[in-house]
Amino acid sequence: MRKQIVAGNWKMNNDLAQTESLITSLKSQTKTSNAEVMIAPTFTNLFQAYQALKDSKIEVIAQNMHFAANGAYTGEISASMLKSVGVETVILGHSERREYFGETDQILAKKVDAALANELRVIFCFGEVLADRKSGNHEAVVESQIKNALFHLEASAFKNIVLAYEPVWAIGTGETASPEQAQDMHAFIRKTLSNKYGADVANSVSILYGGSVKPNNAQEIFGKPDVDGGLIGGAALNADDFFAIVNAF
Ligand code: G2H
Repeated sequence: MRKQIVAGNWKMNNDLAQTESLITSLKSQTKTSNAEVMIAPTFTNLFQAYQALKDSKIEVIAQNMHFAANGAYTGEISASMLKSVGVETVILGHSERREYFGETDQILAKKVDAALANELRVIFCFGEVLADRKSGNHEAVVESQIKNALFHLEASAFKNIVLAYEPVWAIGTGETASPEQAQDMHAFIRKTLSNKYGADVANSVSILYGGSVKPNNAQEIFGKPDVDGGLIGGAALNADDFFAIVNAF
């Protein structure tokens, strides 16, 4: 049985007071689904968020990290720094990191290695842009993103990897991949994993969908057999909406 996960990616939203207030609202929510629940606040609020939630069922995770252990990388954060404030999972390869901060597959492969070496679990994001979808190249693009950043790993590494398919044309746009489009791509991703690592590994890796998941579309998307949860942006900034999505399983 694969893990079901709903992770809220807060992106560059919420200062300390807003973070504390949203966490108070999150703690008052009830959860009936079996999904693991995670939130990813900004770096500056990770420590407070972890302290506030360490006895709850909500895991506090990070949105990014650098691949180096330490050194002259102004403005960056290392895996061990995340670990030191209680973080055990990191999002890597979000399309906003790729687009605005020049993160290539090669950089991401190094980040994945550093995270795993520090015993962090990785939520690895990838997805095609609209032009790839229109030209019918979406599967080839996704396959190359996965191969370039992950296929140097041993099969055993995948117990600490969660995949997140996020079609760039559906991120923050209000446009969502249809449940069928999500299922087709998730099945393709699983087949790609199976071809390289075998069916046991492929069937054990959770694959999340991300891109304008809302309370009114979550149930249909999560109902698809190869969709194991979601990475939620905008709707994670409201506790009622976020838990409506969590409870959509
Ligand atoms: C995709 C998603 C969260 P949103 O980036 O990673 O954001 O739900 O706002 O499209």
